[in-house]
Amino acid sequence: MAVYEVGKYRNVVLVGHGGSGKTSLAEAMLHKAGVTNRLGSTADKTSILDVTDEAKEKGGSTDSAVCYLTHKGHHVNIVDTPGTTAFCGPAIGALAAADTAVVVVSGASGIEVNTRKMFERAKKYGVGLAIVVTKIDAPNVNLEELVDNLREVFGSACVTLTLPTDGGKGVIDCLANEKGSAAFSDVGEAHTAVLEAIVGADDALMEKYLGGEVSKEEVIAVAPRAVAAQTFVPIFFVNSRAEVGIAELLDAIVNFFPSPLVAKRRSLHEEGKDTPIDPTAADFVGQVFKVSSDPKTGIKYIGVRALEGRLTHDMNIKTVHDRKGFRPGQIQRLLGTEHKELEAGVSGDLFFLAKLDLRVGDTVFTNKGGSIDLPSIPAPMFPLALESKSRGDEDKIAQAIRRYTEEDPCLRLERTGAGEMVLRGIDDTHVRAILTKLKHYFKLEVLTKTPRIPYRETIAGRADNIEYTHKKQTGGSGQYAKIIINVLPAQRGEGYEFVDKIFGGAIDQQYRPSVDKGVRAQMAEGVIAGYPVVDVKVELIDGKTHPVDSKDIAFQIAGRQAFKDGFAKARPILLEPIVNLEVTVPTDKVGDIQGDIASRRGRPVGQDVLPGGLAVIKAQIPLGEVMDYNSRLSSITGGQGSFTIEESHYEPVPGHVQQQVIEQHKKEVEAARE
Ligand SMILES: Nc1nc2c(ncn2[C@@H]2O[C@H](COP(=O)(O)OP(=O)(O)OP(=O)(O)O)[C@@H](O)[C@H]2O)c(=O)[nH]1
Ligand SMILES: [Mg+2]
Repeated sequence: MAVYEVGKYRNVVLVGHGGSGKTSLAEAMLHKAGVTNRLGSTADKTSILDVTDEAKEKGGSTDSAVCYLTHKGHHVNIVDTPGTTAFCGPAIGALAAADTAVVVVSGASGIEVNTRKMFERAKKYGVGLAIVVTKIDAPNVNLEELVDNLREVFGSACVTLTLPTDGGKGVIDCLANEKGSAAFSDVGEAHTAVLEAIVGADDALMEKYLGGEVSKEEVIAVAPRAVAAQTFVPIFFVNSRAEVGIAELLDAIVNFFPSPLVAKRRSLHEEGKDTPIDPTAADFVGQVFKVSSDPKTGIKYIGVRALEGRLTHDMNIKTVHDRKGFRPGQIQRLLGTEHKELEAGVSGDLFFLAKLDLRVGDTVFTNKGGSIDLPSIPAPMFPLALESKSRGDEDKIAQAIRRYTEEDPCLRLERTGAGEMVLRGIDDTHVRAILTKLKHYFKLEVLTKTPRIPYRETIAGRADNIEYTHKKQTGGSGQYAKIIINVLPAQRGEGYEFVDKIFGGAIDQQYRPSVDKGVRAQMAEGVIAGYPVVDVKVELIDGKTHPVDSKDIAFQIAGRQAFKDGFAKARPILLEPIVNLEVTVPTDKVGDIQGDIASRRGRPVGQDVLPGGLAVIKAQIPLGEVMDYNSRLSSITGGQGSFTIEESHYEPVPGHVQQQVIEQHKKEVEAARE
């Protein structure tokens, strides 16, 4: 298999809203480049990218998929991602592979919720940006208006590099052509706009351009830098089904999209130090952008973006968690279900390793250490508590789900203080999709229920001079500890602080950490309602040691008890998680949504009107009030709304809620005793 120079690679990640045509676009590129001899289609389930049973059943991608082609002496890697919000984890992870993110927008549906989300994420992450408008053949499309909307929402760096011609039967390249006819807009104006967007990336060229003529070669030489700098966001038009505009897109990927030499440079962070990665350097460094198990064989494949150096199967690779390292084993390319072994994984390329204990975002290296940032990943806010249908399956369930949490950074499994097994995901669809896989592939069935809200306990006041003596001095070896502490509130988010304020030797130095340990243990268990304690300060001010009977455990017990006592006297309060809720609905539903939010203790934060008769309503609201928001929203909007929930902060709950939660806890404790 040919090995390319680093400058000959192009890494393109397709992102966008569900159903916008990403997979179809990838299929069209593969077919046009001669990789497949038949155009794969998601509609008739012949796509080589949407291969899993879930994807076929859902009629949309549920995981990212990698494919590649060669075009004009370049190796183009394409990562197709799922557009559904539920599967945003694999889509965001895939950005780690990108030099350019192609935001795919359906010409028929226009800008949608995830168009905006993924555009913003890719922009913030700093990779090059391009927009592909699909379905230009669909009935009643208004592409002229869509271009206006794109520029309004995503900025004036978005310029049409191609324009549809002939009622969508072809496209015209607006850089190559200074004039010509297009279905809308003016080719001459588009030509100037493209030139200006590109030359802006190079001061010398800009000057030359303003002073007179620049050559086509000079412009093309600068274009990849302009895309990488996000000052030139080319817009393309395609009809993937008829392969219109695809050849022009492939040419542009090769000519205008940044190579790994020009694209966003990643850095290795280690102990506060940043080392920029140099794609031409020798030591191997790569980052995991995808993990998936082959549903048929169960083999785990790890997609790696090679950022520097060259990796062969006999080298030793390490991560920040595993400094000893391990052999990478076979290095492969995957294309649908086909595997090809590679001699090496080389800088600028994407490749796969198998059966290794790696997660999305992990950095792998041979010599240089550190980790590379991933784009920021939304914290999964939708929880479901799981119970095994048949006894004794808990461990198997946890093990199977762990595999999925390695694949999807937006999925988390935890065992709560209350002993519940809680699976957290982006939304209901997300968590239920995992449970469906569990049943399908592992034959494991679970019962679900709404989990407890992850409240926290803290205090609003202080309690001083809390004294506790732990004494057990009858028979056998004795125990003795006496302590006096102050319990104080700390600023929200400050966590816990233990201050040793003892003058002299009232308590032996060696037992003071035992008090701290006891306090921490009690904090984890909670005091008033069984939830972890946060934001408190404990001062150890006095006490007494017994020359024989004092021991570590005695001071731990004293720490626990004194803390419990002090906490109860320091105006305990319960904190609840508040989330940022963002709801996108047709404008005529705005009033209903706002009313509903207000009735659930929500506070409006803002509202945007989007092109296309949509509005975004932003609010802060207690998590406990939106656990069922999926069904709530679809009943208000008749299925036309979408929403996202992201973690914000913790706030005290109203008094009556606190009372209820405490009562509930008491009942549970009593029930457990019986
Ligand atoms: N007419 C027309 N239909 C298209 C075009 N591109 C995609 N479609 C259709 O749109 C539907 C969705 O296309 P997909 O490619 O599966 O969309 P996707 O973006 O991959 O969707 P997710 O994986 O769910 O995010 C399918 O029925 C496609 O056949 C196009 O250019 N023209
Ligand atoms: Mg798809």
